[in-house]
Amino acid sequence: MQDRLWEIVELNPRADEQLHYETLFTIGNGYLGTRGSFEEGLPGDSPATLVHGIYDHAPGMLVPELVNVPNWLPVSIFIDGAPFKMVTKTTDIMRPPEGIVLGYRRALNMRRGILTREVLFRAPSGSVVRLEFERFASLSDIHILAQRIRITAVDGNPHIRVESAIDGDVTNMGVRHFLPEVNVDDRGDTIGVEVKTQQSRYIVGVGSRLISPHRIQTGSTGNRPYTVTSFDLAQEDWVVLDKFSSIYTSRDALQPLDTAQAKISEAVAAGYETLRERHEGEWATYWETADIQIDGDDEAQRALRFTTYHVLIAAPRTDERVSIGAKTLSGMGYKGHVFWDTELFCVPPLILAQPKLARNLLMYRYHNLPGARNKARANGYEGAMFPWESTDTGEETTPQWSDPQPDGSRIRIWTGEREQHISTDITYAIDKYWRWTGDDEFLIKYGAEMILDTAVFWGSRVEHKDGRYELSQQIGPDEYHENIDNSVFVNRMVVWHLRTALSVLAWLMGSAPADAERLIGALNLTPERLAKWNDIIAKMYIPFDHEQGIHVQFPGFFDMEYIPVPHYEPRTTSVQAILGHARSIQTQVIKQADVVMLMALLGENVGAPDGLDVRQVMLNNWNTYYPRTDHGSSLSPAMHAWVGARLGLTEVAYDMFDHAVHIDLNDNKGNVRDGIHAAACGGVWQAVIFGFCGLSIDEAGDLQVDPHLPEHWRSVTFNVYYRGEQRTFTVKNPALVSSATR
Ligand code: IFM
Repeated sequence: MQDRLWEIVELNPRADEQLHYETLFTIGNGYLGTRGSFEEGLPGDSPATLVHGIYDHAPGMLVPELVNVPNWLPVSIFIDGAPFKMVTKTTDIMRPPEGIVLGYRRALNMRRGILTREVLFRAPSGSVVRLEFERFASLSDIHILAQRIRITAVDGNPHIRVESAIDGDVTNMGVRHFLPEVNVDDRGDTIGVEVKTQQSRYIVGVGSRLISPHRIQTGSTGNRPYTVTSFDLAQEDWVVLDKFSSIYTSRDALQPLDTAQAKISEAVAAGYETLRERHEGEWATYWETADIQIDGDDEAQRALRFTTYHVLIAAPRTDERVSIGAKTLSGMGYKGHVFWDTELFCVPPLILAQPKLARNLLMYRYHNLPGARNKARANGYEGAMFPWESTDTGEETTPQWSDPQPDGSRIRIWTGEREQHISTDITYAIDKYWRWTGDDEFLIKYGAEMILDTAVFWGSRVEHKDGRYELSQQIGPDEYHENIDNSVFVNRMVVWHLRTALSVLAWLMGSAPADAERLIGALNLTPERLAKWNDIIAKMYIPFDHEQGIHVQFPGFFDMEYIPVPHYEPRTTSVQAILGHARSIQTQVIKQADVVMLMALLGENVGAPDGLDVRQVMLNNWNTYYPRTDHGSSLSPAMHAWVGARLGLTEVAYDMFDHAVHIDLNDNKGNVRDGIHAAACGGVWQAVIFGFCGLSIDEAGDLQVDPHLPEHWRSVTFNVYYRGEQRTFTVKNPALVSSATR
């Protein structure tokens, strides 16, 4: 196994890149995520551990956010009395008199789910020590967090003092989410902190134990309990220290801190090596189906593993009441809120690679149906209308106003009210899950209700005008153009949604008649309502320009100023930022894949009016919209890669893929410090499998591939689950060769 292609490595630490690396080096296990901050801290760093589902609406904040829980990482090392510190704010490496970093390597091994750091450090006293740090968030037991530190005296006989702590004074960038009463726990060998969130009243317990071959002593300073151990090291001698931590919350235990402390005793009894072995074993199982092997492009291979790793560590393993936020659990961007990013970008790879995880995410929406029904009612509609931004309650949590702009003004945010396609996006994911897994039980018990009740919403939402159906005041994927009438994406997807709802109902009537009756009664699916759905399908207005042979993003779109986006290349910022918000919304500059997104989701089913060839229409659409697209959102390039590949535009598809797969690694958006772009990560997986490899289910229900691989890719090998069976494909370039080996 070539670990080179499984590692993200940092060799030259720079102070100004540390927030970026903190995000990239996040470890996690679907329960929590911990940013890759240094154990000893760093001025200006942003350590954070985010636990799925722990949201809080702090006083003065516009909306709730995912809470940064007490920090389990801190370990400070003193060599001959002086602290080991990595970098300062102003210099790349430490300089005398504070010490010198002589050598450094930090690596995230994605195959093993382990973050390591090796530092050769000369202390001010002249002693040279090698410090090897290792940490993981156990995948086999999501409440176990493990750290190992090996200290070797390379030169001199240093006196070493190690202080391991839990920091209970954490905030979300200054916003405090915990009540002032913090329970600081010291049990002689184990320390702990228990806190309660201010508004939501979640309790979070964090415990920790340091295992040292030397005497330990515990104590606390304020809300920071610590354990200290000290010893002398003879030259070439070394010591290994293990730190076991555990986190529970009132979402998963009655007594979170006590439960965490008990878990630590379990972890200590098992021992570090055993825990690591179990953890690595779970990762091996994950990768067995999730890994895509690209022959002929090492960099794409490594980057694709990176994006897949981040989807996997964000996906809840056991909890079906939480979901993946737009920035995963790796940063505080978008406040941990859940968007369509989850269903259209992250769920599809999981459906094929880890169907159980996909199911968990869909169940999150099921449990939140009451919130969706409240939203529909509050807006004067029937059925269920899912929130654009969702948290733990399932209520709409999109803020109505932006944070202050540089001039102090705030921008009105309309997405919470008008970006209504989220309900259809969720239906799309449910339908996809059902088709690929054959999980009829899920559909019967949960999925159908969501598909049908969101269809009820659309049935009550459409407007009947002049013999056709329309949808006014919408926001499509292109969020630069707000409150528009008849977005072709929305209108066409609503038709798809209602058709899907009717066929699901027909299937239920045949396969689970009692459940069909139950839903018909509960959701009031009267014959009149169903007839209306059919009428909408037949008469929905789908904006189309017959002369150009293109779908029109929305009527009036082409009346606005045309700005050729490619003329702004090369650029490091969005065209919107260059033109300014006020001007760009009056132009044809598109934020992200919109008509192109429609083509990604529906493929040739996007349709074309009679007499027109749908492939030609799709190409026309591409040629029209691609040069107008800003890719101002990280969601965009992967969708272009997918569609470009299907259209045989392999070169541009590869450029888009390359951009998308490096969005975080290269900080292409300049905001990785706020967290990983979850949708881009899930999007590139789809670009490879559905785009370049062309995997689909054919009319007979068999899997087929139709590859358009980038020129230099020799082959792609991947595994998918299809109806409970694991299938392996190798797609070769240029020959279309595939085989199911198991
Ligand atoms: O959901 C997206 C949206 O489509 C574009 N802006 C960012 C959101 C969260 O990723």
